Amino acid sequence: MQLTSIPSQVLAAFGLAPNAELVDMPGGHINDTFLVGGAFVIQRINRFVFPHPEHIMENMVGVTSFLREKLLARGGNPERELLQVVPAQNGASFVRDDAGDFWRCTRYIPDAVSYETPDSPAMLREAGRAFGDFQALLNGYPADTLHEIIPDFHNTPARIRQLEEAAAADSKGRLAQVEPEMEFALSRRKQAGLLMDLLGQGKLPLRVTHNDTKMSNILFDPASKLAVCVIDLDTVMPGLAAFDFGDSIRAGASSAAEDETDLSRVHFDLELYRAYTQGFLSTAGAALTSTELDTLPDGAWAMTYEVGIRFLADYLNGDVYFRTAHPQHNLDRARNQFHLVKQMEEHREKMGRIVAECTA
Ligand code: GN1
Ligand code: MG
Repeated sequence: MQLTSIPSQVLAAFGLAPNAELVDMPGGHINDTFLVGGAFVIQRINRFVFPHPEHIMENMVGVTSFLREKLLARGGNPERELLQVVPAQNGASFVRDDAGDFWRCTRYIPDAVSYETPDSPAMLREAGRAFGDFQALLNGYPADTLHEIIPDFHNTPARIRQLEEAAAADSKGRLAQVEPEMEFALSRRKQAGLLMDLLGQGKLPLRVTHNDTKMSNILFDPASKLAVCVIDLDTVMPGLAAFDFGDSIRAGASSAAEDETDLSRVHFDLELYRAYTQGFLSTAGAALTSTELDTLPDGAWAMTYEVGIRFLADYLNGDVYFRTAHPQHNLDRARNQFHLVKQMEEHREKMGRIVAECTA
């Protein structure tokens, strides 16, 4: 259920007045987010999705402290370029209310906005530069100190198993409506294991990755359209470079939003793909191995296919994970993502060539 207010005990715990102005900040599918008093962003962390919010906050404090030093060392401005955790009055990084919910506070970054889709290839290039920079700055972060926030988050074969469990349970009696989508999902089982297999064989390195690199998780300066700050650090944990590259392509190189229902308007755009690739490799590229580079397009395919499967499974489970605005919402999203997957399959070779061109 979408919340409409913040308990006064939570505001008090962060030292904020009970009558502070609250503005709802919609957009994310998971947490509830408010702008408070024009200066703070307060979020209720979704406990169904995140059973250990305290682990998120430990990761977030560790990662932002590390990034702060890195930004200062290169003459950057962490006040603007980095999410800053605002501790509660008692020094803790989160507050727990009487209902058991976890709340956190970060500083609001003014004159910076997020966009669902890019207005131009230049903007997506900039998103790529920013997410690549985020990954490059975290090279050398002690990955073994990070909590694994959601186990198997981008383990695509494990996501297929979850879909099969949802289908077997069919708790809402929706399975009969999604036969073509189930068939599509299960027909790609073989390809779906590629990245996990290469990881298991030691052919792809684990890095510290963001894991939720959709375009809307970057704040842009609306005037210059330059990236200001990477946000939503909930899922920063060990992962593959292809996850971060891929999730951005899924969300950014499509001509339409992820819940567009008119599929004739949903195109995988190779120019946008090229722009993101240029940006991402300009910052992250130097650190990547040749196998990582070769499998970036597979990451785009996998992240799109995987989230399609997750939307479909959530539809079967009765919309318990992603926030939905109407009963078909998750199914609409799944169809949209599978439509993109098909187009990526047609363009796989060109996608590889573009990575090679951008590396040369
Ligand atoms: C969720 O919370 P948000 O909107 O940043 C989800 C991502 C999906 C995305 C699809 C923790 O992200 O994995 O790709 O929706 N986050 C989590 O839009 O599951
Ligand atoms: Mg998120």
